[in-house]
This record gives sequence, C-alpha cells and structure tokens, in this order.
Amino acid sequence: MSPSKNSKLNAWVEEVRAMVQPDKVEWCDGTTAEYDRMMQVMVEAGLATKLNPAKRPNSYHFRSDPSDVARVEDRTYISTTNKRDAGPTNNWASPKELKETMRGLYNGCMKGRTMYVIPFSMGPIGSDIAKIGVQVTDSPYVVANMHIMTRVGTKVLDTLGAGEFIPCLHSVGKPLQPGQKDNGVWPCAPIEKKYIAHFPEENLIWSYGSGYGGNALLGKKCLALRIASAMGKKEGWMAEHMLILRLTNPEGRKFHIAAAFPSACGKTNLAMLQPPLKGWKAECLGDDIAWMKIKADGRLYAINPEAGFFGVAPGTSYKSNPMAMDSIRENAIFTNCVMTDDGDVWWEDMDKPCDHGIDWKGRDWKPGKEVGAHGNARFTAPAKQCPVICSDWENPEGVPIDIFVFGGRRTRVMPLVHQATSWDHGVFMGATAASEPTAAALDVSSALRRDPMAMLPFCGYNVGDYWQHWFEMGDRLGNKAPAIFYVNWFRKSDAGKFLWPGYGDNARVLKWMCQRVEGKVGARETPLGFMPNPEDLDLTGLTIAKADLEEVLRVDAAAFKGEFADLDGWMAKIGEFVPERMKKQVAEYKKRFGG
Ligand code: GTP
Ligand code: SPV
Ligand code: MN
Repeated sequence: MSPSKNSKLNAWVEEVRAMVQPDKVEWCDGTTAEYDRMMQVMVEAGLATKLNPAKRPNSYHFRSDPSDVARVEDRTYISTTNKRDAGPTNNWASPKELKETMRGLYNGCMKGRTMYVIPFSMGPIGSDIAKIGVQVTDSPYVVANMHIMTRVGTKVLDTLGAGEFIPCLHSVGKPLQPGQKDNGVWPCAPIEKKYIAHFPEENLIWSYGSGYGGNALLGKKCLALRIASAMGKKEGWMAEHMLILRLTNPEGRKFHIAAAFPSACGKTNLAMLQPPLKGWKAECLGDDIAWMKIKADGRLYAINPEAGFFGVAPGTSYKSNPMAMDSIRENAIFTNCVMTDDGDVWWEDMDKPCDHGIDWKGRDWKPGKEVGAHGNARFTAPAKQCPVICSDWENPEGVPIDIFVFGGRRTRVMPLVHQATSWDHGVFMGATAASEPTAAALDVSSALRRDPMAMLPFCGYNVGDYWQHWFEMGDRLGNKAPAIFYVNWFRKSDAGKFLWPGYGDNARVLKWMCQRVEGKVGARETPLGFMPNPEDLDLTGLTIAKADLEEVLRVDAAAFKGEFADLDGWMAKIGEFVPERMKKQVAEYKKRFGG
C-alpha cells in the first residue's frame, strides 16, 4: 500500500511495477530498522560482510562485480528532443528511441526481487533550494546508501504532498529465476546493457544495469548535477560539482569557498582540511555538490544537497585527511576495499601497512604486484559524523560564497595558483580546465582532457549554453560575485615527486585567496592572471625546497604556448556554441602570451 496521496507518484510507481514485475513492492521510511533490515538481507545474500564491531561499529563491506566499479561515461546519455540541447560533450539519443530500448530492458527486470520506493530530499527538507526525488530500485545496497547520502523517509512524502517530484527509475538489470539467489555475486548487467539516461525536458532519470556509485545512487550525479544543472539554467540558479567550506581568519571573518575539481582530484580532502596556520579555522559544509541561488542581498548562497560523503578510499589516512578518517569510524559502508584478518577494512596508503587480507576481488591477498583495494574503492558515511562539519551545513538559507576555485590534476605546466582578473576571465579559466584521468570513471583514458568546471560528465545540457549561463550569473551578481581562482596541487618533479606538499598545507593557498579578497596581500601580474610571489604565501612551519617553490609558482610561457593548439581544438569541439564572450577571453589570453 502506498503511504502517499500524491496521485502522480502513485500512478508512476504502479506503471513501473507493471513493467518491471517485482515479487513485491516496499515503500521506504528511512528508519534505522529499515537500514538494518537491508543490511541483513544483503549479509544473507552473501553480498555484505559485517565488519568487526570492536574495530568499526555498525559498518559493512561490499565487493562489487569487477565490471561495475565506477561511473560509465560512455553509457551515460542526455536525451533531449533536439540533439543540440545535449551539446557536443554529451552522448545523445532521442527520448523516443532511448525509452524504447530501455523499456525492452526494464520489462520483467525485477522478477524475483523486491522493488523499493525511496522518497528522498536533496537539501534540507523544506528548504526553498531543496528538491524531492523518488527513486525506485531493486537494490538494497542502493536503499542503504541513499539513507546516508540523502534525506529519506516519510517526512519527505509529507513535505511533497501533491507537489512535484523527480522520478528516478533504477534497476541492477539482473532478474532472478524462481528459487535463484544472488549467492554472493554482485548483481548487474553487462556493460553494453548499462544505460544511465537523463531526460531533462521532463526531469526524469532512467538507470539500468549498474549498482555502483553515481550510476545507481540517482540523487547524486544524475539528479543533483545533470538534471539540476539543466533546471538551474532554466530557473536562474547553479548546480555545480563543488565542495563547500568555511574558513575563519584570526579576526573572526568568515570566508565561504566553493571549489570544483574533477572526480578524484581532491574535493573531499580540501573540504575537510585543517589549516596548520595559527588562528585559522576550517569547517566543512559539503564535499561534492553545491546548489547556489542569488538571494535578496544580491549575493550567491550555497547549500549542499547531500547528507553524506561517498568518498575515495585509497589515499585516505590520518596523515592526509584525519577528518575523513574520523567520519568513517562507525555507521559506514565500504565498497571494494581489502578486508583485513581482524575483520576491518584497509586500502593503499592507509596509515599502517596491511600484510595479509582478502582483496577487492575476494582473493587471498598480500602486498605485491596488485593493489588490494580498487582505485575507486569508496566509503559512504553520514556528513554529521565529520568532526568539523559546520553548524550551518543544514541551514536552509545556505552560506554566501566569497571564492570560487577551479582546478585539476596536472603533473606538468600548470602552476600552484592563479587568480582571475575579472569574472569573465574566471569563467574562461573554469571552461578550459584540464585534468589527467583517474579511477572514478571506467572509460576515460586520454592523457589529459578538458573538464570544464569539473562538469564534463555532469552537465545536463549544451556546454556552450552552460558557459553562457555562467557569464549571465556574473552579470546578475555584479560586484557581489565571488572572486575566482585556479589551483593545481598535483605538480610533479621530473623524478615524479610532488612539488607541493598538498592536503592541509593547501590552507596556505586558501589564506592567500582570502587575503586577496580583503586586499591585504600582494600578487604579481602574469599572462595567466594574478599569482603570489613566494613571500605572499604564509609558509610558516613548512619545509619546502626553494627550487620546488619557485617551480610551482613559475609560468612556463613556452609550455603554455605549446598548448594553444589543444585550446583551439577544445574550442573547435564546442564550435558554434562557444559564447562570444568566451571567444574574446581566448583571444585575450593568447595575446597576453604574445601571440
Ligand atoms: P570524487 O569523490 O570522485 O568527486 O573525488 P574528490 O574530488 O573528492 O577527490 P578526493 O579528495 O577523494 O581525492 C582523490 C585523490 O587525490 C586521493 O587519492 C587523495 O589522496 C588525492 N589528493 C587529494 N588532495 C591532494 C593534494 O593536495 N595533494 C596530493 N598530492 N594528492 C591529493
Ligand atoms: C565522482 O565520480 O565525481 C564521484 C563518485 O563523486 S560517483 O558518485 O560515482 O559519481
Ligand atoms: Mn564527485
């Protein structure tokens, strides 16, 4: 029986049920009892292992299928009536054709399974920036993860009333024959049957064949970025792949920073950083997504639509990100890690080594040639467990953004930090951002790719229109627009060593940004924009070789000129959709480099 009186919702659930033919339907209420029941179902199916409660209370480990370990960008679609509205960076299919194909797959796909109906809110329930979605899924793993990552439950249905919701249809695409069980095998469909489809014209999401991460937790990338970015364009707000953090200086002035880095390029780490600088305090508001609206005072306010962290496990340690380590001490879900002999989880570069365990593929494992945890192994943990979560993280009003930061992972060329000289220049910096591939997507292999505003896989409409939207937001914000910076924490020496210590020490760069906003610190003008002189950075207590510091602050004009052809190629790819103001920025950029 449906607990909702929303006739549109009930009709949609019934329509889906008739198509996917589950054994039964369950409406989720978001309670702890429900969460525990999901875990019990999965432990019994051999899909989850309860971790040793003495080591990690109320936590579970999962191993996904080796083919289902990350987002699949080649199988992700923006389906609009006209191809031009999906733009040159998205896979496109016509809604009619794609729906026909997918209906064929959905037919009877939940046989032998339970169909869960998850009402969820992205953003604090009732906030005027929040949106309600309803996900239908046959995966108890998804139900449990959605409990942590979003606000799930009966209160959402009460708030929804007869109003609008975003329907999110999901199936792992593995029906069970009578008597058949999962028997420890992660259910999913082969890659060519996976579809992550978005229909922004009707705010609808259809996902089939994957049970992992952004492919399956549809509130996250599908709703909060792809659908929301298209809504934001129409309605005059922004949905961005950005962390949100508050930095308070010794005088008590608060700065709110929103930073967009591509997947696995340092958002979670920066979001939780603890400054090694006396008197400076940092608090986390979100680690992946920001929704932003201009409010009555003319400033841009951000909320984090999520309620949890779905973070990259490998590399997370008490040394690199102690606040993340504390966030995952209990009540957490782990996927594709090493299981240790004492019933805990482990991954590469965790604080202490592990000399024996079961690897992410379920095999007996010792350190050697192969890693134990998958490169995109992840933890899911409630944001409220972060010791430095900001008291305003659930404030429905959001926080006013002072600073935008773009960036990417670049071993060479790109210096540590530079500042835009104007809003339009900043939009150009974001639009031309480039990064090296990571394990967060299965099918990205080129050595370097342009990833505009870290939104390449997440922009739900034509990227040229998206850039135009950024320009127009700047016009509306005028002198209240955030200052824009670009960073690269990932420069390496010829010997392959990181030149900049990164992590907590990135606070030194953030301090320079705040002081730039206040007009309190120096900079030099370069063809890239404003950059700090070595003495403009607070390096108290840091040991860094002078030559390394000079190298990360150097603008190698010849190297940048050497990338003009790639820049032209990127603009040519966007072609007729490149806004005039972007063309002007490209021309001015080249001119500053003398050609
Ligand atoms: P998504 O969740 O995929 O969006 O990733 P993210 O942007 O939140 O990236 P995350 O903070 O999880 O970092 C990804 C990887 O980059 C981890 O292996 C980190 O250890 C590494 N990393 C993060 N910050 C730094 C840094 O300042 N310096 C260096 N060298 N590595 C970093
Ligand atoms: C990303 O890839 O940017 C993530 C992980 O945050 S996922 O939820 O799988 O998209
Ligand atoms: Mn992300």
